[in-house]
Amino acid sequence: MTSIDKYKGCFLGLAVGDAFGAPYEGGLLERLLWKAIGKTRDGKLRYTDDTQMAIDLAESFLHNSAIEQDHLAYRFAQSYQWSRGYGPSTSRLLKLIKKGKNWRDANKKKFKTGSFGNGAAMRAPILAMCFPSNTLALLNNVTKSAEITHAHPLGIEGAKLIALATQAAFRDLENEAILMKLLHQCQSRIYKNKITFCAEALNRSEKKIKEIKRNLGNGIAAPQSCVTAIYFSLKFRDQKFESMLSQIFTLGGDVDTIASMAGAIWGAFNGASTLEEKSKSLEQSQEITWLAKTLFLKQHHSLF
Ligand code: R7I
Ligand code: MG
Ligand code: MG
Repeated sequence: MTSIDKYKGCFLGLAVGDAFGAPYEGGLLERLLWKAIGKTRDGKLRYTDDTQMAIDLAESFLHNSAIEQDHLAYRFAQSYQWSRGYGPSTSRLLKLIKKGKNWRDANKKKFKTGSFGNGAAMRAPILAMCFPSNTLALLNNVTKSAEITHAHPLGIEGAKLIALATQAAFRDLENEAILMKLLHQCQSRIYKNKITFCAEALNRSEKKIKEIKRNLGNGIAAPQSCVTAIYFSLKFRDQKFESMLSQIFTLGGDVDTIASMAGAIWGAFNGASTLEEKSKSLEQSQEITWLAKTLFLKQHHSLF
């Protein structure tokens, strides 16, 4: 059963995965840059765009008691800072919104059918906290959140898979049941094949990290990272958070986002206790914990 501890675990898992994964993201240049800007003045680890957009989504939902696309788009744009490491088309879009452009006109400027980057998926665990019991409402609101920045069907589908995996983790479903649910949701062959590989990899002997990378991917496109994160969260759900992180670090590529999505699902299974210690070195960790707690109280005790 879901609990306040699971909500805190999910949000802290997302933020800790992101901040601890960020120094390993990308190539040499990105890593050197993060070395220079990856800490706050008081020595805390900075989080990246993944956590910032998750915070924006939670705050916008708490403000409106719904996903209001115009409000959310404006909130994303107001929070934009280049130094959080946003993806290229998201950066461009948020700058245009900041200048007063409507997101509906601006979000297909770079890619005609919208972006299929993993930016909508990385904030999708928050939607599982906003809509914990009604799966149809969850999926509809994942689409509403994704459409602003990632309108491509593959970007939306990846976000749905992450949201559903998080919802299933709150409910402590078995891996097999989770993967069946995800398979049922898949519309495209690319995700179907990856979920099928993920099920085989979890059932059979140890898979080498190279094989996981080759078959599931480690890139910033949603089809190259969402199922990868799901695989790690299910494989390590009964093991230490640190063991999962160290495997994701060796994967390379989009480490912050894969660790963030896997961390959120891991935290939804396991709660916050082991993450609280780690989160002491993270910026804004008390605010993040407060948001998780408030989302829980809103959804489970009708406080607002
Ligand atoms: O998805 P997004 O917001 O951010 C993704 C990553 C995460 O790892 C963050 O941590 C941050 O580091 O960035 O970024 P987008 O710019 O929307 O998409 C990411 C990339 O996906 C783009 O730069 C493209 O390379 C690719 N991409 C596409 N390529 C071709 N055609 C996304 N959509 C398309 C497309 O339609
Ligand atoms: Mg990032
Ligand atoms: Mg990333």
